Amino acid sequence: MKKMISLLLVCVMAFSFTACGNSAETEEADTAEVAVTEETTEEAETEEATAEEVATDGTITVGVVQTNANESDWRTANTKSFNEAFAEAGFEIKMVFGEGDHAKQISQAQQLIQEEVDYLVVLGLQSAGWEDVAKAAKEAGIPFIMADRKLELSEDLYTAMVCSDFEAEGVKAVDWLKTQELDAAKIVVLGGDTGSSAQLGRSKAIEDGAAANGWEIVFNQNMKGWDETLAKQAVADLIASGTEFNVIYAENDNMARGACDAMDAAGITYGKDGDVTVIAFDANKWALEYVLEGKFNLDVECNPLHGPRIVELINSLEAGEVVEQNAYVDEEMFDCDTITQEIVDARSY
Ligand code: GYE
Repeated sequence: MKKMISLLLVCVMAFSFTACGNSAETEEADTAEVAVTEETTEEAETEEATAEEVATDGTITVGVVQTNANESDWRTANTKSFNEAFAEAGFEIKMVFGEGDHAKQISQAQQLIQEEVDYLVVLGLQSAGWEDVAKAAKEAGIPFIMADRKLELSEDLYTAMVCSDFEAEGVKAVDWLKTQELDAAKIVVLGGDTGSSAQLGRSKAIEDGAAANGWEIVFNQNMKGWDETLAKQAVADLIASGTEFNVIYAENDNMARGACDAMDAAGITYGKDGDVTVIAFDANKWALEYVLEGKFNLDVECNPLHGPRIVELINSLEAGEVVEQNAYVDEEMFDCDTITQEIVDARSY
């Protein structure tokens, strides 16, 4: 409306200035001016109407603050899940990517609040530092939903959480490793993005597990962006340094594959019949093929298919239903001694 009024004012002013010229020219200019004015007004009205249509046709607009576009196969499946489920539900999605920059994610979230999205879904690169955004969303009356990674927020600052319990995932791996009865576990930890709740939880589990079981962690570094190449290089350097290890604890499938590539290059055996036990997280379909082939000993599932879960949550909120504020995703694990081709074939990501 503001835009239309200013356009009209400009046209009226232009019309009045033209009226001061000589009569013939003035008449022609006036006609042109009136034509422009009518056209501009009509354009403005069309734009106004279009804008109002979008705003009032009831479409739910969801802002999604995603981590990185190409972070991992898990992330690709996660983004695809949002896009497909939201399209099927008729939601308009506004997805933005932080690309490794926490401050960028914060400003992206603030921008989506300014754009008055109906819901804000955040997958945080960092678990800390989200209070101001959550408060701004609350003040704007926009429900704040955490997906994938739990953020450090008090329960009055978010509407709902659909996340994985990453420490529980790590404990599953530790409990499984205990059953392997390794004489002297020497563990290489390939962590995810420092400060993400996924890295914090999985790393805490193995660090606590090693302390409780007398295992030695011979290497413990987080790979920026969960990067497969960085993981491969780190393991290659470790091998070159002569450091002995017999367990790879990689906090996602891609980094586990990088470690295996480095071991292949050095002629080190791993997996079901090898010298090094390989533990991975995410359970992408290709990674479960690795488990079936005996390359990975264990893969702990971290299910990325949050799209349908968030759609169901939003539809419940739209219907005025009471929703569970903290919902953890059910997940399992797969080991090379029990996995089957049928299990792998049934996987959807
Ligand atoms: O394990 C990793 C992804 O947040 C659980 O992020 C997710 C993690 C997942 O890049 O592959």
